[in-house]
Amino acid sequence: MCLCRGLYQPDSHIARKFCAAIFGWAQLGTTTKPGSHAHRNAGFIRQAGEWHWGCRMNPAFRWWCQEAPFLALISRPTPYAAATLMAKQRQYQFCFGPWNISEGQDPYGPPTRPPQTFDWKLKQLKKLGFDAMMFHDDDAVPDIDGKSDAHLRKESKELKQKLDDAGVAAEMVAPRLWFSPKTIDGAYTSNDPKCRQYAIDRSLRCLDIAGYLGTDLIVLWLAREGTYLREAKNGRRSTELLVQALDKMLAYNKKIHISIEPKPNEPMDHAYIPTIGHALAIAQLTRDPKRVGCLIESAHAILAGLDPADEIDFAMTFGKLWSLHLNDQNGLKFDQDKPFGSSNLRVAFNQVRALERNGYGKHGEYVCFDVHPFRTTKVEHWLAHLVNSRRTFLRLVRKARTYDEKTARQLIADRDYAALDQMVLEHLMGE
Ligand code: GLO
Ligand code: MG
Repeated sequence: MCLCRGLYQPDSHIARKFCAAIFGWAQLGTTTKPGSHAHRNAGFIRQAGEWHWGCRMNPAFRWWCQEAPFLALISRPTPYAAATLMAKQRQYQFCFGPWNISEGQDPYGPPTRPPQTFDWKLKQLKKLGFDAMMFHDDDAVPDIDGKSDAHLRKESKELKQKLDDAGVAAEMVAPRLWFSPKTIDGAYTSNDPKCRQYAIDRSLRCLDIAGYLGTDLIVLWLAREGTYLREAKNGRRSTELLVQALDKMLAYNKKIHISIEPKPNEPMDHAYIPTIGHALAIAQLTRDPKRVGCLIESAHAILAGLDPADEIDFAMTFGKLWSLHLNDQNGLKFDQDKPFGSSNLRVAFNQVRALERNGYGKHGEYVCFDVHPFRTTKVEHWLAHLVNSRRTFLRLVRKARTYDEKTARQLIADRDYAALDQMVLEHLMGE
């Protein structure tokens, strides 16, 4: 057991082969089909102090090996102190999307940096210590609308090979339903039935891409599902149309999970799914509520006037936080996608505490940063917002783990919230 823990590094082929040779019988009771992608990449994965047998390229695919005697032994429930220690040692896995290395255009001006190739971005992602990439459907298959299903399959598979070679997992795929002329008036809630059909067809193709890339996670940012003008659409009907769209996706592929990413406004004046409460409520109306969860973006919660830490706790009470877009936002303005912690370190600290206390990542979920460089950023500083967000996150994990819980409990019992407030500030200031 110790040998395995000490030697096994997920990236080491030698260690993987060694473990597979010695403990190969642990595959008993797992769900991989011989010859499948998951089977080829099967190996031991340790997450949140627990061992799993699963797909190394996409740790979201993992199997709890209670039926394998060796793993049952090392995964036996631990006494409280040991469990706490393990939780404290949890390693997070990080992710970003190709759009997070952006060129600086805004509604008032052109790009300020030249575009970079996808291959360059993938290389940087690995170099910076990230584990996975998130995709829009047309990041994976550019110009998707003009391509046949056979092309879509071919290009997705080529991309999958590229990701495998780089040792990077695809975290999720999201249909980009806000760019096409057919989604000007919304996608699933457009007033034009032909446009609604386009949105569904495109979403189902997005599910195909996810399957080829080896992820079961679909993210729906419902960008244009709302109105500029209240009288332009019927809110009740729009809710029903959204449920119908979710149902079609759930029926099309029984394995996929859908994470709804709420945002209250921008590009719309009012969106139909503005908060996590709305996302989880609409999940209940679908044909398979268990497969509809959510994704919290810090900036979107702040734009809704909410504390992202409360949104995290709420979603995780339902066991439905399957992805995360950490970033920051300075008040009720345009969506800023600032580096994590950049505007309000305390709000960032509380998000990390919420993730820690709920065990985020334990089931293979990634910490994704949906951040953008400032428009003024020079090419040579182009990746700093990603490096800094990850660094701030990890430092705040340390802060969360060294927070004086005992004193905090006493102060809460005394209702001495002024002292509690100051204790938090001094902890964050390092004094
Ligand atoms: C914009 C959203 C956007 C989505 C991405 C994935 O406000 O945050 O970046 O997260 O397109 O669908
Ligand atoms: Mg986002």
